[in-house]
Amino acid sequence: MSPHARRSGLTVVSNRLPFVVSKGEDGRYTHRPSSGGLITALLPVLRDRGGSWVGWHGATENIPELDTLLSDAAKESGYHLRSVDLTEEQRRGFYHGFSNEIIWPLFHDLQSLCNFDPSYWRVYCEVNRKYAEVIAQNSADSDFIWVHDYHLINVAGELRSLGVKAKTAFFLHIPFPSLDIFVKLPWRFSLLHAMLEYDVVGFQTPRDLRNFLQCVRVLIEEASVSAKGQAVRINGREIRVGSFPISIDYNGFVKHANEQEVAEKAAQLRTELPNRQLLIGVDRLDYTKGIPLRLEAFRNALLRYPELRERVTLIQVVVPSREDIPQYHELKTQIERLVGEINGQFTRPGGWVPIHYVFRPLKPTELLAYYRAAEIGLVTPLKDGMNLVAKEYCACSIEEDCGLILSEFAGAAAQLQGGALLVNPYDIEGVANAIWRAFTMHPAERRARMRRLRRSICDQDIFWWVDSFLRAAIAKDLSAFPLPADYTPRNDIGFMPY
Ligand code: GDG
Repeated sequence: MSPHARRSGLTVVSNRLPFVVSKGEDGRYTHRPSSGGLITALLPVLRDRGGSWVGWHGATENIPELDTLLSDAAKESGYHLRSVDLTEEQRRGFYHGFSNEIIWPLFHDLQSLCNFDPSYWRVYCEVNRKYAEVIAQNSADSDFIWVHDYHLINVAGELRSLGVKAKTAFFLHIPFPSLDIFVKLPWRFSLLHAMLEYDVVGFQTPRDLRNFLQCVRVLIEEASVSAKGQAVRINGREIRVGSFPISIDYNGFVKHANEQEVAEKAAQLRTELPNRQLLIGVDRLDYTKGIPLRLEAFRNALLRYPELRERVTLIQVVVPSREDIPQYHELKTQIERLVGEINGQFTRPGGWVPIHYVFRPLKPTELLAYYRAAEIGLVTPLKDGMNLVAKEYCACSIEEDCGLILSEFAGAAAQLQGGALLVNPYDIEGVANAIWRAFTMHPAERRARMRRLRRSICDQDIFWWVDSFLRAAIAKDLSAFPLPADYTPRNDIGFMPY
């Protein structure tokens, strides 16, 4: 490298910083890094490039020692942490409001659940501007700024108006809806134009990319889409677009699932729930995850296939989430009513209970033990950007004698259709039939399917995902953003065809 060349840094931007601040029993605040595949995968790049992460610190009360906690966390993580301060009102309008009462339901095709409150948009713009200001103060023009998810769509436009010249990329973790749905959004033109302020825009699946390009073609007259659908041209600029299915740290999951503590917990579960097959569902409390319909399908299976009674147990884990949004609270009540009804209908006194319902976050070891113990993974979202639970379940199924039932509306279906039993989550009898099919499947077929699933997740893991996104984003100008010397690509696929 020539002596004057400054190595370009990577700035990752997300709604939250990748660590959690909490108050201990002694009243003192501590911090711990959040876990998750994305953080693990970005770590080597961030460390090597001397990058930074910009996001909200997550503290809702005033913490006097916040700056010290942040700088301690930064020292431990090996990259800079730049925090964005948000007032309670901004959190409400930006996070709960525009992000989670408008974009989240709309982009999951549930427009009837949207609350199109005009004040939310104003706060969304104001907060995106705040993020941009923090990024602008902490980045150089040669940096690469990678913004994550639907909370921060306006950031690139705001950066541009602040005079920032750095290259920007955006990845949408949730689905992008079809034109018919997207046009319902009162701010459809502003939001679409805001996405075109980035230099690179990535989606989870070819379906999302197709929907986005269709919206651009129809709604933005001055834009043109390249013949192969890999770029959009507007006002003399070119925006590269592609689909990149996010994944998990496959080897990390396999390693952890093999640990003795997980094995013991899984064995204990099997002893406590003997002579049956276990079905596992793990979801955040969210109406997109299709939990009530899944419970109805399970009930339908028990009614139509009496041989399943006493021979299966559904473990449904629901992780509390966004409970201060009214629909989430109602959903919890609905799930609990259904669990009560189904258990009331089928439980044998002193014996079998069809559904074990867990409403709390699980420790990683507990979660992996559930994955490892269950013979059938039941993942039936109404719509999902990807769904990592499906991939984690397969990774942890190290005995391979098990099956995955997967919604065709989860992004993961595009990749996992060869091994999973695909279902329409709205088709209660269809899902019930799939439960029966998975229950009665010959062990050789189960193994063959699970092996195929695991191989595909292993080949395209989270490291492959980061690698293919960054390589595609910087392909034209590799010298400006060289990847770490030890960062070997697993696959040179770049943009996936659509
Ligand atoms: C969004 C998109 C896309 C769940 N319960 C516990 C726990 N989890 C972890 C899982 C998994 C994660 O949460 C959930 O990820 P999903 O992908 O299933 O769903 P979203 O939260 O909706 O994520 C989605 C994703 O972004 C990534 O792009 O796939 O489509 O909606 O990793 O393991 N973790 C622990 N205890 C729990 O009880 N420790």
